Amino acid sequence: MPENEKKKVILSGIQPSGAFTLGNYVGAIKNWAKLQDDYDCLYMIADMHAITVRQDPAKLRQNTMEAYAAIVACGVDPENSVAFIQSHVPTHAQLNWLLACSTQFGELSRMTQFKDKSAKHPDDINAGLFTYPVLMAADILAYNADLVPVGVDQKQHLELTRNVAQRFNQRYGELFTLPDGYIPPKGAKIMSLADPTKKMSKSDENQNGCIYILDDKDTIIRKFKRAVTDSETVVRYAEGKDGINNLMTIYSVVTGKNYDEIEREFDGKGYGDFKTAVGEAVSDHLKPVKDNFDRIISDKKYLQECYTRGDEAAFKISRKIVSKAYHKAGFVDRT
Ligand code: ATP
Ligand code: LTN
Repeated sequence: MPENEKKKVILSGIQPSGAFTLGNYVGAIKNWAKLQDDYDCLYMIADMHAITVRQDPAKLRQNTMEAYAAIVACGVDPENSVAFIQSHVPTHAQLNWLLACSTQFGELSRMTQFKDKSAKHPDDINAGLFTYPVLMAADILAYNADLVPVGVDQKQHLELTRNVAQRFNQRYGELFTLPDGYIPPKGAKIMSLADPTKKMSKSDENQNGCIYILDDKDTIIRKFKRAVTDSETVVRYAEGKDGINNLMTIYSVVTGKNYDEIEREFDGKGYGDFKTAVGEAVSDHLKPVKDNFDRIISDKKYLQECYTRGDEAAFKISRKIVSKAYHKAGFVDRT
């Protein structure tokens, strides 16, 4: 890219709602690190989103620090990207309100994540859970992000963000960039090992279905050995073979091999050998992440310095855009 050309802006976030899974890593964070040199990147820990389901406050604080350490361990470089904590940057909540007034009840009612999560937590269908996508739109639009690297489950929220941005622009005049998703071609939806028709999710109660990026080698191999597959014995990518397809996708992402190569490698071998190979490859791939995490999490001072720098940088950028939005909406400028 020519030196004087402005880089495109990337923003993404992850909720500190528990330990990160292989799905979070493959679908999102792995790509965050990869994009840092070619784009102006902002990455945040979405703690405000996390409280849309009930959290224990002390645990949330701990999870937030661990989540921050984990994204750094996965390769997000706080010197190169703006890595921050959502609740530390007040512009997100400020823009949230403005956008909420440009979002329709009907469109929020159609969000599948809202339907899923309200079915899962019927005793706490709070307004925050309902308006969750508006805050996500604010996260993105406050920086006029061009691209948003996420897993496929976030596609609907991105579509809503574009609609809200467009509506605001039409009502008040051009301000917001309409963002595009950056969804990886492979691994955008890693499935649970225990039920390969269901997304691997960090808030899943079934721990066996989830590989956590900080799991030790034995645990990873044990979980892969137990992975639900099918009654065939041939390792091949095909419709109806959800379990094997999922394992092949995971193996492909961590080794760089394509499906044909994998089929050839395991020609004449059974599922047992394949599962062990996937487990080994995943644990080898995650070993440096785990080592980095153990080092970073014990250095609180370093972590605080990093997020403070990120918080300040994020505020500086978003303050300008959010002030313009307030002005356009008719609020009197602060003196
Ligand atoms: P929760 O269970 O609390 O809803 P989650 O595991 O679904 O959490 P999020 O914090 O909602 O994770 O998502 C963080 C990022 O990881 C998003 O970009 C999301 O699309 C991606 N992601 C989550 N699960 C997967 C998955 N199974 N495969 C690929 N990407 C995923
Ligand atoms: N909703 C996202 C997390 C998230 C996010 C964002 C992702 C919150 N704000 C802004 C991209 C951009 C999720 O993964 N569940």
